[in-house]
Amino acid sequence: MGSLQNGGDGQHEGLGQDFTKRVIASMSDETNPRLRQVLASLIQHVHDFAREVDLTTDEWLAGVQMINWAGQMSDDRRNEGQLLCDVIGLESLVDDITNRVAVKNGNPGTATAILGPFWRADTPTRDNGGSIVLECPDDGEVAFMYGQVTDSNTGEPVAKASVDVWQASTNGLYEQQDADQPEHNLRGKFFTDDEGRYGFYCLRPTPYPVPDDGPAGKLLSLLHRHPYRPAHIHLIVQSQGFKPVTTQIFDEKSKYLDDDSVFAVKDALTVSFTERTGDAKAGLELQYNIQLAPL
Ligand code: MBD
Ligand code: FE
Repeated sequence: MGSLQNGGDGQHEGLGQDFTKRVIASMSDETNPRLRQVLASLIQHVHDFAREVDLTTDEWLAGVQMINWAGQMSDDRRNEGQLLCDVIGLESLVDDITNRVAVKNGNPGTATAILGPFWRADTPTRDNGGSIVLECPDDGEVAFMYGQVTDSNTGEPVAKASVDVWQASTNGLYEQQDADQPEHNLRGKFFTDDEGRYGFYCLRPTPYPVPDDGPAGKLLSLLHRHPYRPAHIHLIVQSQGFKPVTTQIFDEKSKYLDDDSVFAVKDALTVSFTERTGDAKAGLELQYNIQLAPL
């Protein structure tokens, strides 16, 4: 009992379900119950996966090296572990699982989408009506994005809700990836007024590739997949007493809506930019209203 040895008869029956049960049972009763539940299931599925594909030592080591490479590449500007999860759809799946209870209960508010690796905790607050375009690229099209934040149950406006936004520049880079952009370019946090209204100048977003010079890019190329994402703007909208909404909106005219490399597009999150007249600062506008579900 407890030995990994096979019998001396030359037969190899393999490490089957008894072995997996023994590994799972090695956890102490004092382990946090949720951690135990998650780890027991993870071990079960990882063992079954290895048996199902007859995983070899070389193949397992290649996977381990991929994970190590992801860790070595990551810092506060780059999250390759998250990106690896994104390109196999895991962040989108977890986002869906996290929010599906609210969706089932009715009046879920604005649909969610994944956070992705480029949000920053220290985004500066800007004046309502201001701009996140600190430096406009030559090929950038400025748009005024505005709307109202309301309670998904009552329709009442939500005053002082925070609207945290970030987007990539037309060269496909977020400011923390790009030494040529000013700090906090194309990101900012706004607060709604007494009528729940917010507004700011931004760029019409453009499609771009996720970073593809690391393990996530390597995996994409091994799978003969492209790294592109459709044009999008990220948002986190929150206010006390409401469920925070992390989401992305997608330009309905963008390429790659049907084959986002990180599987985040939802029909409910596609938007249309329209012509804006009488504003010297922007030739385009986008009205986008947001519904928050009360807690
Ligand atoms: C991105 O810009 C992004 O939004 C996500 C989800 C993943 C990689 C790059
Ligand atoms: Fe993004």
